[in-house]
Amino acid sequence: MDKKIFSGVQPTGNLHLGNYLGALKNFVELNNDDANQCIFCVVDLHAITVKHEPNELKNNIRETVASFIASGINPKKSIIFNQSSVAAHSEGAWILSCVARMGWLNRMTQFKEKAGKDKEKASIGLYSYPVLMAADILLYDSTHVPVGDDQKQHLELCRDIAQKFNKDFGVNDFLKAPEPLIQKEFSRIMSLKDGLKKMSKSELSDLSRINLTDEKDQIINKIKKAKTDPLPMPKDVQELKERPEAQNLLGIYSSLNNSSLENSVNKFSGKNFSEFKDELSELLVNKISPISKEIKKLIKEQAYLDSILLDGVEKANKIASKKIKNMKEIVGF
Ligand code: AQP
Repeated sequence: MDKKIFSGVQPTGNLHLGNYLGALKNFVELNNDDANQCIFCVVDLHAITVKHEPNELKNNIRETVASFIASGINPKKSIIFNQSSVAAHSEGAWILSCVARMGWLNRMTQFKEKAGKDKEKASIGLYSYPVLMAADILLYDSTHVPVGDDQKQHLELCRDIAQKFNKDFGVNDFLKAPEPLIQKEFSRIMSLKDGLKKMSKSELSDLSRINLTDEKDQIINKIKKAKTDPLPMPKDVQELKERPEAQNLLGIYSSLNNSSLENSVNKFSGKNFSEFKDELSELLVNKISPISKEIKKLIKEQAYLDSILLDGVEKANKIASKKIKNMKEIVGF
């Protein structure tokens, strides 16, 4: 059977290396396989769950599309669209929020991390975000969802919601429970400043991440300043368990190089960090610079980016409006 691939990325500013290695790189491989039908969504409804700058949102949406294409996604072989332009996402989210249980959402760790200590002041949208994500996926009968490791729990919730909807309304297999596609290795890239925190767009310090639009000098500087420990490079993979920063940097190196962690550890075993960092910077510059150049070129081609979205919205709407119509009938509207 063909795989129906669906995944979303929030237009919340510069995409970073974590988004690239955890999601986009995987999107490109899936998109290159003609047996797959791919839908890549710019999830702008998700982007307003936290404080945002309305004047910047439109440009961020375009920049996300530019980043998709610059990373290697072929817009002719996939549907690329923004979520808020297809009304079925909001309608589906409401129906599914009447199916999902509070207890299920209370367990979501991403809400706890993002809301921080002041949960009372977090938006209701941030809390119910995983239900909207379930609607996104289920409207397209998606079979596989490529995401970074941080989204695993939300996908399990999506499966639970689909199964409960089918059971509550006696519609066996109407909503299809999707499979997550999470890479076995390097699926969670950590901050360059703290090996225990994930690399994130919303982290205040720009030194914590490599942005896909970073220039060569910025990349070299960020890697130079990346946190390490005082020991020399590890001798074996076992040692990495106690050394999160070394593990993260070696993971980034391996993922970019398509090599195993073990090979990378062996290559740099016993050397000092500065030698390794030089090679890592070079690899990053070679990989990121062409993407960065292409994003900057595409971002100026506003009409082209808008035409991709317009085309994608039309195609996505055709699929999603049928599904939501059936869903409404099932619940009795
Ligand atoms: N650090 C990461 N390592 C691996 N994968 C990651 N992803 C995000 N961060 C990492 C994956 O990128 C895809 C798009 O993510 P998103 O932008 O929709 O949302 P996010 O997970 O909330 O990303 P950020 O950077 O942490 O954004 P902010 O700071 O705005 O909340 C997803 O597949 C995600 O798994």
